[in-house]
Amino acid sequence: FVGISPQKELTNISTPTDRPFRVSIEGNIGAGKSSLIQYFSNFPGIETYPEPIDWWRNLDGHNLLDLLYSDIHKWHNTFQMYVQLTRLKIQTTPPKNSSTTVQMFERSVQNNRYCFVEQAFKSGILHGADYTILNEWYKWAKKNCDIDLDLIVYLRSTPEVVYNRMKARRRPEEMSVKLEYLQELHESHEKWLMTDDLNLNTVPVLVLDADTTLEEIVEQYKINENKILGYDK
Ligand code: DGT
Repeated sequence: FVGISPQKELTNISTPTDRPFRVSIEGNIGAGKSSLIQYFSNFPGIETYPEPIDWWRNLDGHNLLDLLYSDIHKWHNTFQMYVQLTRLKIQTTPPKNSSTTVQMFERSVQNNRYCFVEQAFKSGILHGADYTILNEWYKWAKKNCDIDLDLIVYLRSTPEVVYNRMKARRRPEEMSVKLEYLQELHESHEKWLMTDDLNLNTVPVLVLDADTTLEEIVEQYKINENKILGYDK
């Protein structure tokens, strides 16, 4: 399936008047989120916010990403707490220029809550107490900060395809990540974005096929450019 998630009609997109259009790029590890962000980064009026992976790799000398994968049961909650803070900081950043019309984020606070936290709890990695605390933080943030999104672009992929990409790029911290982990993450993205299950997501979703080559997906960016940037509603 490629196109618009049937549950979340793009016609439901509303135009914010007091802030830029906010779009979040979502998908599994290795789906190609950074490439999409990079592609749009030079467009006028668009501010892009790549994932702050360097912050996670060096927090006062601690490589949290490495700790996470070295013992996921021990470190998941620590990692998740910090990721949540960094995403919140980024998603509440005011635009740098008054001429900015679009803010584009690589993943979101919502992704944190409905993919990684949900999956970790479901698979027994995260204790019920930690899950509840993370959820309380999320609910507080949603109520007290403006973290609303106007569109989600879902780079939908097959776990085996992104697993091979992840292995090929050889990011040292990810060498121990198993296919099973990506399969679970895929399922949590599907549940969050492609079903009406519990109404987890209310933001319109544009689905792109991320199993394709870089050249082919660039064609999909071009075809969907106006939708991605909120110009075509
Ligand atoms: P791309 O451009 O689609 O290839 O994206 P990646 O793989 O560079 O970026 P991404 O967002 O999948 O994450 C980079 C690493 O950080 C990856 O090992 C997964 C991990 N990560 C990101 N966000 C979270 C999170 O909220 N929780 C956990 N446990 N891991 C996360």
